[in-house]
Amino acid sequence: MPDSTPLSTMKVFHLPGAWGLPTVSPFCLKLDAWLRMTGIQHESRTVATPFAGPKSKAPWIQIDGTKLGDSTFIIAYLTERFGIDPDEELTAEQRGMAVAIQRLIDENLYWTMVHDRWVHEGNWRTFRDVVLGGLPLPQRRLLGPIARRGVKKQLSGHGMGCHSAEEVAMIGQRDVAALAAILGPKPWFFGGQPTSTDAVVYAQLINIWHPPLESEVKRAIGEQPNLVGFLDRFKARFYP
Ligand SMILES: N[C@@H](CCC(=O)N[C@@H](CS)C(=O)NCC(=O)O)C(=O)O
Repeated sequence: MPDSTPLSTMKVFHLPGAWGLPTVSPFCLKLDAWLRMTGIQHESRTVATPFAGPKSKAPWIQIDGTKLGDSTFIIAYLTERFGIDPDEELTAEQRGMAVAIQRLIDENLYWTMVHDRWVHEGNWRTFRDVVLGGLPLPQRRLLGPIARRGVKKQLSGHGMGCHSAEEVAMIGQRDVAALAAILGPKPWFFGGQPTSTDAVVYAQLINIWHPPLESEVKRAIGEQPNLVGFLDRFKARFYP
């Protein structure tokens, strides 16, 4: 049953922002965008690292004395608890497509971005001060190389880290082309109204498109006017 208790007590923890983005984590931004879309009340807290989260990943929420991690689980929980669902009008086919798009973003395109931020030497020099920017300088110097080694291990475990930079670019370009084809001339991914899928796509694409980092995937987004228009539209509506 939906609960109408005011949610002044719900705290949302996300990684720091930079370059005008509220957070440089696509998963944190997905949740933030979804919360803006639904208008659910909360307090937003910035944390320097994800380690206090229940899964040692960001974002997480704290509600009724309990911590809940994972952007998708959090969104499912809040949808149920507050009975506010931007996807309620979707058909079964559209719901299937929403899952497929989310998997493309969260499980594949995300890792091309991680590769571009953490492996590319020039990008890393810019990004390390942002991603560890919440820590004092001595800690940042010490933790930078350790964190980078850890993320490279994650990339290898996923498989994206086994590819050359050219291959990663090809993988990301293909995802971007697929998203552009699915969006087509529509204003939002499922037509005339924004849904959770738009928050998922926005959070990931803007994190590739906006930061001043070198990336072939960023170039690929620039070659798709409908995606660039979508990013502008989402920003104007939810981050004016
Ligand atoms: N499936 C999770 C993924 C969250 C995630 O990977 N967050 C990243 C930040 S973008 C993180 O906390 N990484 C830290 C780590 O893996 O050590 C979600 O949807 O929330």
